[in-house]
Amino acid sequence: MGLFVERLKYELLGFSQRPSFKLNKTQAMLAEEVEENGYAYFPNFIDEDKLGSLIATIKLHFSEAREEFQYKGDTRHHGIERTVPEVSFFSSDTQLLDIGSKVMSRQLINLFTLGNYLISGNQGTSGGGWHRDSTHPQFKAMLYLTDVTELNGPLEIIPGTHKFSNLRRFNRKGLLPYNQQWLTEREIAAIENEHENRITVTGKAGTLILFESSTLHRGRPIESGERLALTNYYYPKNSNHEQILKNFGVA
Ligand SMILES: O=C(O)CCC(=O)C(=O)O
Repeated sequence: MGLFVERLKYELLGFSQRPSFKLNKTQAMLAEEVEENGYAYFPNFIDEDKLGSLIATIKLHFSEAREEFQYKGDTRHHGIERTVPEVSFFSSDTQLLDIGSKVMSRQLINLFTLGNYLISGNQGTSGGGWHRDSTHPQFKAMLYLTDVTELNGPLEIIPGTHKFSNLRRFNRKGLLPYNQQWLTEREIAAIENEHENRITVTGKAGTLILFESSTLHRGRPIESGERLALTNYYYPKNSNHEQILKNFGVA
């Protein structure tokens, strides 16, 4: 019950703080899609020359083991923009920030960017199994730097599972307690049965995905090839940034 009240407070605070952002037509459309479905995507976010150079730089960065990398089936560097300046065009993109702030009804900042490199053959998946990042809404922007098909670890997401109305329904039907973050395949199947099926987000290198990461999601296990991606982690401007950075090991 405690979490229900917390979430209710969060929703109400959003209404009372609703900032006004001037979004262009495309931004407004993407924000609306994220609000409605929990995710949206946009192809060709960067041009091919820039992409080629970025891939080469990030692969080189990941080619040597480093203390700040985490290995969880993929190689992850939270805060990659602090050592790879070429990433900062994405980390500091103001249009993405405005879309996120609109979706979350509060001013956000991008606290850090994750670079992650997933290679087949290690039973790897980006981010572990099915989960929601938080029981509270959170905004992320992910950029595929390599082509992502069904085979090389696409994001999978169940539309609408971020909505408070659906969470209340899942809770009432005993499908998802408010405080549960990680879910088994069987629990996901029950939610899909009651609600709707997962979407697999495939896309060419340069595809941008915006998502509200309290929506149920996972990186599908990679079967072949590789997947290189960047993800911005946005938080409300007034949250405890020091603690969050510490949790992610960002110095
Ligand atoms: O990278 C992905 O496809 C999903 C990532 C994810 O689930 C996470 O990091 O929480």
